[in-house]
Parts: sequence; C-alpha cells; structure tokens
Amino acid sequence: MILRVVLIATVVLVEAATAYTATARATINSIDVNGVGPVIGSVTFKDTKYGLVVTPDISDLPVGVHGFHIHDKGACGLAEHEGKMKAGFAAGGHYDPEHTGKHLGPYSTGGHKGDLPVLVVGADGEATLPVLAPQLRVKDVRGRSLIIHAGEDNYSDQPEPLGGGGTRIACGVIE
Ligand SMILES: [Cu+2]
Ligand SMILES: [Zn+2]
Repeated sequence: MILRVVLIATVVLVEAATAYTATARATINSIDVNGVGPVIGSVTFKDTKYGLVVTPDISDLPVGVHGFHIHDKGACGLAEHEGKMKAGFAAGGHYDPEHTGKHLGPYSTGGHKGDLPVLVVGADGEATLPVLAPQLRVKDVRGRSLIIHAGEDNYSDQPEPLGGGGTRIACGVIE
C-alpha cells in the first residue's frame, strides 16, 4: 500500500514537471539618442504548445502598429551605426541563428527567427495585446533583447529593409 502511494506520488511529480511551462520577463525602457530612458512597462514570455506567447504591459507608446522583434544581444544602449551613435543599436540585429539575412516576419521559416507579430498600441498609448511567435521558445530568447520600432512592419525587406520600422524607441533585456 505504501509502495503504491509512493508510486502514485512519483507519477504526479513527473507529470507536474513535464507540464511546467518556461517563462521569461523583460522590463521595457524607452530609448533614444541619449541612451536608455525611463521604464515604461514589462513583457512576459511563455512557452505554449503553439509557440512563444509574448504578453506586453507597456504604457506611453505612440498610438498605432509597431515593428516588434527579438534582437540578438541582451543590451539596449547606444551603439554606432553608419557613423552615428544610434538608439538601441547595442541590441544588434534581428535574432537570426540560421544566418538567413532575411526579414520575412513571424510566419515564414526562411528568415529571421526573431521576427514577432507587430505590436498594437491603443489610443491610450498602452500595449496589452499578446502576440504568438510559432517558431520561438523561451530558451531561444532569454539573454537577448526585445525592441519596439517607431514604424510598422510589413514582414519584408522591400521597399525598406527590416520591415521599415526604422528608429528603435523602446527596449528590454529578456531575463
Ligand atoms: Cu527590430
Ligand atoms: Zn527581421
């Protein structure tokens, strides 16, 4: 009887461990040419059977749709780009472990793995709508950074490279 209870307890523990879903978090700061600015919110990351769910809770953003990507390095500061110090360039380029060099958005398997669905900011300047990145897991993004761009993202390198989002306006290191 005791053996049976121990066995059942073991099975329950193993199932609990298997069902555990990995999570990560990033504190988001606004960024500009002066470097890293104030905290404007946070983002949580959670593995699901459909992929990585990225849930923002961010304020003080410009209304509309914004390019939203995992960038390679876990840093949000200034770095030189084309001869100028630019906001958030310490984060490097879009996470691209296969070295595809292509910005194709979250639903293509042939491009950057760090391309997320666009971030939607409401009229109140708040972003709370989760996005799903089917090709990513928490283990891929931890230690990298999350960047929000000033402009939109058309999931293409045409007519502008990297979806056309341009200036980096907010950033967080994923922990
Ligand atoms: Cu980006
Ligand atoms: Zn990209």
